[in-house]
Amino acid sequence: MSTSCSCFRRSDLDALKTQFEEEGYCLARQVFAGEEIDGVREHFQDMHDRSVPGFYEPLSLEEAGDDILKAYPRVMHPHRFCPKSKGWMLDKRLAEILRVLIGEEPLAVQSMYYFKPPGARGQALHQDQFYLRVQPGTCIAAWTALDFCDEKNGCMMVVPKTADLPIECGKRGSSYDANASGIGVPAGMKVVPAIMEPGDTLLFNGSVIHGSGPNRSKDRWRRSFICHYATGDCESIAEGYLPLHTMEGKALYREATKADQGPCGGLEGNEALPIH
Ligand SMILES: O=C(O)CCC(=O)C(=O)O
Repeated sequence: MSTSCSCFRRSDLDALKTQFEEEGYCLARQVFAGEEIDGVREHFQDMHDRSVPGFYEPLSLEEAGDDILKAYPRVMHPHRFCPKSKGWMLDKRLAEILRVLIGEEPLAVQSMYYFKPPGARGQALHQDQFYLRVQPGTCIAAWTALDFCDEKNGCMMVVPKTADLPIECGKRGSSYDANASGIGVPAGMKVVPAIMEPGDTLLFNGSVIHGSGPNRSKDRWRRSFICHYATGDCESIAEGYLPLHTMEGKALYREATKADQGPCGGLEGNEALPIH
C-alpha cells in the first residue's frame, strides 16, 4: 500500500493548515474524485444489501418501523472486516493532509460509514475526544462527503474556534440522537454549516464542538465516510479502539483506558458512554 504522495500543491496545504490552526477545522476540497466516490457508495450499498454477519446486520424496512436508521445504521469500524475500507482509511491523500495539519505521523484509529437517508436523525453536538480519549494530544477527524450536503439533508455543523476548549463533561445522550441533550454552543460562539460537495473532506480537531441536524430532504441521502486518527506519539486511548494502525497498515497496540479514566473522571452526569 502506497502511503505517501505529493498530491496537493504546497500552497493549498499551507492554506488548510492555516484554517485548521485558526478555526480548529479545515475543508479540503475534492480530495477524492467522482468515480472513487461512486465506488465507495456502491461498495457500502452492496454491504448493506448483503449484510455482514457479526459485523453489519441492518433490519429490514418492515422491522425498522418508523426509525429509518435501524434499516440503515452506520457501519462501525469497517476497516476491521473490509480491506477496501482499510485502504480508504489509510489513503495516501488523507495521510498527506494529516501530516501537514498535525506536523507528525498520524495513526489511524477508527472508520465509520453513515448512510443518513431522508428522514434520518442527526447527531447531538459533541467533542470526539470525549469518546476517544487519545493521550497525549487529541484525535483528529477526516469526514468525507459522498453526497452534496447542506442543512436540508443534515450536513455537518461545527463551532469554529473551539479546538482549545476543555472536554465538556455535562449530561449527554446517545451520540446518535440529535434529540438528546448534547453539549451547548459556548456563549458568543456560533455553529456553522459545512456545505460540501462529494469528494470534499472536513478535518477537525478532537475538541471541536460539532454535530449534524436531521435529514429533512425528501430524497437526498447524506452518505459519508468518517475516520479518526491520533498523533504518532499516542500512548493511550479509550478501550474499544485498538488496534491502531500506522498509515502503512501495521497494527499497533497501546494502553487502553477505561471509561472512568476519561477527562470527566467517570460517568457521573452522563447517561451512558456509548462507543462513538
Ligand atoms: O456524520 C454525522 O452526522 C456526525 C458525525 C460525527 O459527528 C462524528 O463522526 O463525530
